[in-house]
Amino acid sequence: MTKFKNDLSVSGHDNLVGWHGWPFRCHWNKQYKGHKNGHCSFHMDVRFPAWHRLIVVQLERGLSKYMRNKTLGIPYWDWTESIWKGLPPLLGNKTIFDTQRNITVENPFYRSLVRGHKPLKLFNGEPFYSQRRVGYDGLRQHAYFLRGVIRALTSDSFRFFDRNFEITPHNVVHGCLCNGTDRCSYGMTTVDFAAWDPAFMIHHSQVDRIYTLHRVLREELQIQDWTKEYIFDSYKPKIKAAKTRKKMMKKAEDLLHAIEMPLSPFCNASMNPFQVTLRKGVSNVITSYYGQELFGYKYDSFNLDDRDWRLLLVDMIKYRNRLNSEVPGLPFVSEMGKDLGLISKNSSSDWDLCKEHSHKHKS
Ligand SMILES: [Cu+2]
Repeated sequence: MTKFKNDLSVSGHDNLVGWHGWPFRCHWNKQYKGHKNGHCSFHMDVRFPAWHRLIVVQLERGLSKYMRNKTLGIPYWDWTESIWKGLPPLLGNKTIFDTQRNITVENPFYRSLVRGHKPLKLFNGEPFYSQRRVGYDGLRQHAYFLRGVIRALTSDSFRFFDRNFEITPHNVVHGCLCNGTDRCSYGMTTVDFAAWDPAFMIHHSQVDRIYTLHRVLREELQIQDWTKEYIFDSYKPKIKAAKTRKKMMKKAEDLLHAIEMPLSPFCNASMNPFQVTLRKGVSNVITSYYGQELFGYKYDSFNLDDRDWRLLLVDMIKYRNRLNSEVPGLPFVSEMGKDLGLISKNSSSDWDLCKEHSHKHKS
């Protein structure tokens, strides 16, 4: 990891993490909502899971150049697991013991030097590192994370899955790494700097594992439908909510474009040094869904908090047999455990969890 972080080539760390939020790296994206500064990644958007799958694959390729065992990939941090009392040691420890050299060194997963940014007064003109302000109490709400994952995964609507899973747990975990705004302007809660925190790749590896589980569950039940229509239909209520017919047409057109467009910078030969994501046709929302087949990686397990993922199949069957089953977010008790309480549409907003806890500490 340290070698990868010191690699300043196009396949090195700084170039790749910059793809997430660095301004003007994808200046053609300026036409899309929320992309005035021309950054590459997509959030609160149908392209969110696909774009972030591609960046994890990309980072893994960059990192694997320096790994002796090429069969290993980026580890995932299952934040639904109650064994973590906050951050896993891999992310939380400032230093690690290097068994090869017999010395204690800085843990490369603790923070990253943000090179190439103009010196800031805040740091007395010194180079600066990615920042954290960990909301430990928030990160210990394992059942809350698990409820969010179950709620999203069991829904038949792709839109419901996409939005819910992005807000809780995905956004909440970002929020808990930068709890409150104080001393955390260059960390996980900013699009520009999030990927500089090494927690980003470990977190997104887990996010991608859940996205993969979305497919595995549906294949298992033989209800897998990954057509344009499947995605499009789930967004229909949003499209119909447009005030005029013209606006409705525009929304539908934009959505189809978002589903089909090759995602950059992966599709851009002048920016992407890796064939695996550059290959024609692999970088859009539809095709990249088959991540395992296309990019050659595999997860060791889909269990969540050490609970058998197959129990979700029972949840899904039960849900589909209910009255009004087409409505996502109806309350139910999951087979994964009664201790989780009722799984339902969560009304609390994404960042509340960590903010609430930080206020508690101050008082
Ligand atoms: Cu993220």
